[in-house]
Amino acid sequence: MGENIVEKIFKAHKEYGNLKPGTPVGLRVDQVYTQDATGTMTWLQFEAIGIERIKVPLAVSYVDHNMIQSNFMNPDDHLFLETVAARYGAYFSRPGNGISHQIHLERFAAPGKIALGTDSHTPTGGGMGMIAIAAGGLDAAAVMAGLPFEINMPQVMLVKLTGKLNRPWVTAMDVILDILRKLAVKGGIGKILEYSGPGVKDLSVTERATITNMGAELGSTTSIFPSDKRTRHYLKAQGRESEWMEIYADKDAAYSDILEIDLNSIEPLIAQPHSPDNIVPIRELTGTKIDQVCIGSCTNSSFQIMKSVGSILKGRSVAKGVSLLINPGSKQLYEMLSRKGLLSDIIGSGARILECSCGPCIGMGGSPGTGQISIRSYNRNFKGRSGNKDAFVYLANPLACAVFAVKGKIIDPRDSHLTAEIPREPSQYLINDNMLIKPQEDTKHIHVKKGPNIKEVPVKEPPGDQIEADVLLKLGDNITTDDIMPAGLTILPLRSNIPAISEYVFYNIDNTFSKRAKESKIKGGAIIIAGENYGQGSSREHAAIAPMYLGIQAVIAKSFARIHQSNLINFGIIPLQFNIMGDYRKIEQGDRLIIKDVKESLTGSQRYDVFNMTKNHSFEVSSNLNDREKEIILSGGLLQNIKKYIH
Ligand code: MIC
Ligand code: SF4
Repeated sequence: MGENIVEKIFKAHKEYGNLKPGTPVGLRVDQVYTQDATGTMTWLQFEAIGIERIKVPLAVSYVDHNMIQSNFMNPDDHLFLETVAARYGAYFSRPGNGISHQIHLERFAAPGKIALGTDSHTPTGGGMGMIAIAAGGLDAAAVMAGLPFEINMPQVMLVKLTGKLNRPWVTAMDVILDILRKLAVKGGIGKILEYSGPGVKDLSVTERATITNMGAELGSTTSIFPSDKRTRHYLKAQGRESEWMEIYADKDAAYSDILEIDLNSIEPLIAQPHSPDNIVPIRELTGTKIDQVCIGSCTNSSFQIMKSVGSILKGRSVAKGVSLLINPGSKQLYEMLSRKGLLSDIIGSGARILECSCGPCIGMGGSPGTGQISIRSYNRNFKGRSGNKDAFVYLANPLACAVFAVKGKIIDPRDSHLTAEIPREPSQYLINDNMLIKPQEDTKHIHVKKGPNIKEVPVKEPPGDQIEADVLLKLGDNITTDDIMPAGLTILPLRSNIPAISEYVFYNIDNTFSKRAKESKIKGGAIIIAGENYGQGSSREHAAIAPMYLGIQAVIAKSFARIHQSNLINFGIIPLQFNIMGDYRKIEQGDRLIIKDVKESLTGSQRYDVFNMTKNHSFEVSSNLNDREKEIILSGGLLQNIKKYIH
């Protein structure tokens, strides 16, 4: 039997285990990268592990999220990340260089490699034919300290592309929106999406990267494209042709399932509030008035895209009542636009150009007003993520966004009578790595600088034999890590300070949560009840560390999102699943539960008896932890457990 691309790359990196879906496999990782909002914790944990230098061939510390410097916290974090990277042998990408995923694609991603990133959109690198997986910060720290990355082998789903996109108005963004419409935000769980078919060659590397970037919204482990002539072309244009290798699946490779997409049949689509899978064709919303448009981010920031956007805006004005914000994904792109004179078309239209950073995507500036409609070429539109839970955020392709900005309303771009250039892929990008600081050899003398907001990582006590705790919150399906640990301008700067950030856990859902959790902690802690796909979205481990700090002992859900489940385990919170879904309905917020024989069940059958003292009702839940994960929970978390392996 032949092999698919995933099997080929996993096989070449396998340290232990086998490639049977659902069983643990340990992988050797070639590249690790962090960003500032998750990176401070990652690097603090790396320091706590206590080794002298990173043990992976390449690590990069990026700064892209926390860019607004309204007090000392963000700049202090930047300096910490710069000095810690220098001390332990990582590259440092200086603020201003751009968004991690975009830069990584331009300067480091390479076919056949495995990269691990502490941000859920790390799969962007899949557009390059590499396995790029997102993980929590502590997992990344462990890998940088020399451990393999362990994952339960995902199933590999084939996405077969045929035909060609109807450019200019249908873009790669519409391809992934179409897939999201078909599979929904849970559709990729436990899977890697492997793209193939004659339609692949229609897409450039940056278009492929848009698709793999937003594959994160499917809950998939990652997505990957073959590495072909177009990959070679892109690498050559980035001055890195020597890093190219061809990668295809064998003709007789096997897949768990197949999804066929005819690129010709895709029309311009839009995701409505408040979920990236709430999709309709743009034409169905024709005439809707809008207030804000945002273009850029790590999803849609290629030179070709921005050039097309410029061609739409050229000689026109942003409509009255609309604010157009543009956050270019990288300095390379920004500098190229400027040197080629293309920025003037954008500036001339009245667009507000932001620095190369995440910006409005994560509510770090650029929030829409109350009741306002914001349309973005970004990847997430969860309620409140823009910094305003009373705003309505839609997601659409960047060229459609530019059309809306000019027209002041939603309109099918094909009916707009505007024209957009379909630019050719550059054969040479502007290469200027002056904002990337290279690692040095002798670094022991380097002092790591920590501002007063940077606090130690808290750790948990190992579990006792019994958990007796209050149900502090009962939630529905698809709760995001943005719901658990909100971001935005006020909260993001607290990412290096768990006691302070823990005040905001579930803040947008119930702003008394943190206070109530502290009260319950004295009485043995608390439990959270949730529906399907708990913890989807961002990889932020703060959504596990802060609840752990507040005394959460377990989460009982119908199912979990992969990264969040690992993060819970890493911080000693037991992820438990209902055995009978109907039991979910029988629990109410405020009930007091007893989970008996925790350790015995954990190491044995992984089935646990739960007694609801308030309702006088018993039910059963289970965990699905592998041996390593059981050990982690028994130690109180990965940080306590890891030292055993490293020293
Ligand atoms: C996001 O898009 O949600 C973020 C902000 O980039 C996060 C990371 C974070 O919360 O720091 C992600 O995608 O993992
Ligand atoms: Fe930044 Fe948004 Fe991309 Fe997350 S999704 S890395 S916040 S641009």
